[in-house]
Amino acid sequence: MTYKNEELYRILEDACSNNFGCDLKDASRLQVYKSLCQTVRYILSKKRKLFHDEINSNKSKQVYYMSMEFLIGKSLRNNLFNLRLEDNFREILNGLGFNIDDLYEIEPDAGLGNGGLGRLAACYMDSMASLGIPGTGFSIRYEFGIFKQKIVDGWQMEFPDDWLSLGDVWLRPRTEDSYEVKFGGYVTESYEDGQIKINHHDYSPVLAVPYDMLIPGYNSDAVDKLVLWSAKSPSPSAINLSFFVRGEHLKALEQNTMAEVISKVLYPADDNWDGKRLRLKQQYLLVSASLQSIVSSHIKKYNTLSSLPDKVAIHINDTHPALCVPELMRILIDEHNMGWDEAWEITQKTLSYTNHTVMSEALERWPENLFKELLPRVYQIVSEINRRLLYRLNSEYHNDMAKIEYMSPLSGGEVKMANLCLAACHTINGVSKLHTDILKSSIFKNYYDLTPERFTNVTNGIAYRRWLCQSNPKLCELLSNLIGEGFKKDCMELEKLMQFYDDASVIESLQKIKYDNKVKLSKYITDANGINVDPSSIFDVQIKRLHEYKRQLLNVLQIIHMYREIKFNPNIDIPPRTFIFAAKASSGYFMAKQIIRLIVAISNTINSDPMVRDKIKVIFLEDYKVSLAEIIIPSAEISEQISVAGKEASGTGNMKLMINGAVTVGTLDGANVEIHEQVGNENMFLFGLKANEVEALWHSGYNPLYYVSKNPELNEIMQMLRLSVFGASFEDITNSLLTNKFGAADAYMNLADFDDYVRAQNEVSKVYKDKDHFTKMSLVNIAKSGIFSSDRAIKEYADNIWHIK
Ligand code: 26V
Repeated sequence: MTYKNEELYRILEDACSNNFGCDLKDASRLQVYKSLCQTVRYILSKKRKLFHDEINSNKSKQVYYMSMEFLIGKSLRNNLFNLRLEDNFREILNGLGFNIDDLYEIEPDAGLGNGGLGRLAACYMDSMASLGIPGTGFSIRYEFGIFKQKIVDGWQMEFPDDWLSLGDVWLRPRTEDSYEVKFGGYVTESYEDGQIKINHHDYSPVLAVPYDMLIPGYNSDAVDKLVLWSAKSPSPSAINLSFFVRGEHLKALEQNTMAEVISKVLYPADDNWDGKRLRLKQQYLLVSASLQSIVSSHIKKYNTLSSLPDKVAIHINDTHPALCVPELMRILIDEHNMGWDEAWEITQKTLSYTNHTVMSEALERWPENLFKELLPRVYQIVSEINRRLLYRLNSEYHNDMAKIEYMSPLSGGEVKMANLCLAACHTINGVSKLHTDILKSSIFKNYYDLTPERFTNVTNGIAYRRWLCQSNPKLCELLSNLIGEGFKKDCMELEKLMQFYDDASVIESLQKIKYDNKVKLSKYITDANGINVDPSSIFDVQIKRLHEYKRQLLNVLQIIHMYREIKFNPNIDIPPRTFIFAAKASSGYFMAKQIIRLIVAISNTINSDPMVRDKIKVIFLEDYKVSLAEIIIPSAEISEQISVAGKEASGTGNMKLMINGAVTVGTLDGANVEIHEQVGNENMFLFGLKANEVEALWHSGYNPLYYVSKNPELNEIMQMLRLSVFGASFEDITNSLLTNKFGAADAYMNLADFDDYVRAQNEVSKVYKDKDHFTKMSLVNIAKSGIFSSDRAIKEYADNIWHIK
């Protein structure tokens, strides 16, 4: 479908007069913005209809991506870019006296996720649509997304994110396609026509109402969709009558609000599984409603469920939707009278699972009692899965009870969600080569030994059309001029940039673009923090969730060391650097919040010290989110990827920074290993212990005090932190690094990697003095980043896991 500007104008005008009863030329900025969104949504719906008809008539296999999080960010610019209508609307709006870039600002981020896992899901939707794969994402329509972060006196404060007030332009409810989800109650069995029938009594029903968000692909006929479930209480007569007739009116009302609370707010933690009842309810709402809708549309189309695995692939994004395993069994057995064995075979062949973390505290386990009370029928099915598995494991491992317990979905009074996935899914994957190796050799070793053929790797990728083409338009334009437009569809074409390695004018253009982007970020920093930074200083960026394993603290220790060097030698010859941090901490994560406090404290001290502030500055930008990342990343020169080796499953910020020309300072962790494979030692600043060395050191008895005694500089830095040099004492932090309570001090080995990190940072300063050389490193990073496109990742999922043609 191609549109002429006159036609687009007419649709825009209709949207304006239908919604606001006024002419475009009289409309306010907000009215024009809303009309534009409506127009884009209208164009997408028409396209979606054609695509839907086509996949229905071809009977194509469908992918369903189940995820508790989709960190979408803003949609307007991405939709226009993918539809290739941005220039048309820019012109139309100019004619009306509006700048389209100003309108983009109005849109709130859809922050329906915490971090990497949620953003990955959003990138994957984009790539599925761009590759023409019929894909549907399923998640929850949280009324409040990830909290808004403000920093008050160094402390993170959290405020509700009421994104729907403007963000709901992209969502269309389909109330008629709602499903009932049952919580609580009890289960009985009866015989009917010689068959066992399951009866679920006295449950509390909740209605799951779907809202569709359309996802266009780039230069593709496909329009996929994201379906977000909203929890509603069923009609008052259905839910409340039993309480009403007993005179319990308040309780009846309470039930109503209890139902709707389920989709109120995204859980703002990604570190610590806490076994909260409401989260289990959210997970079951998502899983049950989605599977009911998948099964019912399959039956409608094919009139049988035996073909489900041929026509449907359901992907479990981390363990959060692991209830897919027992719920699909329940639907097949209880609602479609299937026998256990057939249902199990179909379930296995339909489901696949990606693991996104090896951190044991993030692996979800539910107290058995809570699980049984909230989901009595699902619990029975989990018990039966467990019983049958134990039978098999017992014959395999005889009396190795420890091993069998470790592998069981139900043991020690807990339901273990990862084990449910491992027991059932036909394919299990990690998200980088190293991470998959660790799954195989460590946390999932037992399952790997049993069925190695089920394990595979798909290294993460990013929707680079958002992260490069849209957020860094000048670089995108330069690339188009140099290597043609082909890279927008095939990211591997970026490699053609290598031919300009020795081209001085290209190096100069890259420098100019980076500088302009740094000026833009500097303006943002001045507005947001009231601090002026020097756009010709090195922009050194660490942006990601705040986690001890990601080691923002190591960066801080190194900055304090630099600060001390400058204090001792004010004439030291190092290129000026601006360290930029942005990070949200989970609301209940004490140490993470202390680390934010420390970053803010050192930034206050350093930025106000006339002796050092022309050499280094430290900026903490509040409220890190997708749209802020889009501003920071194009201006970054150094990408800090400094997690302790073995802990960061992949990382995707590393890829976004790389494709924008930032050079990585990093450990051999997650996808850094593969970045290193691409660019080599010469184009990256590697440091630190390797994953196997970290393991070995931990087991041989890691002692942080050894590093402090060996290195007087580290000792001094610890003293400064204790002695309120930065405005307050940070004893909780020094204790976490040094006090070897329960052998757990400095669990992320900051001190073991300190020296080598300082060496790598000195190397950065040295190399940067030869600006052209540094820019060549940057060029290589851009040229070699093609492999980290989510198009490549999705192709691998489609070929090796979902088996989509
Ligand atoms: C875990 C939990 C644990 C319990 C409470 C709620 C909650 C919410 C989210 C998570 C997800 C943690 C896993 C995660 O985000 N992993 C990240 O996944 C990225 C995409 O694969 C990857 O690049 C990062 O390295 C990995 O940390």
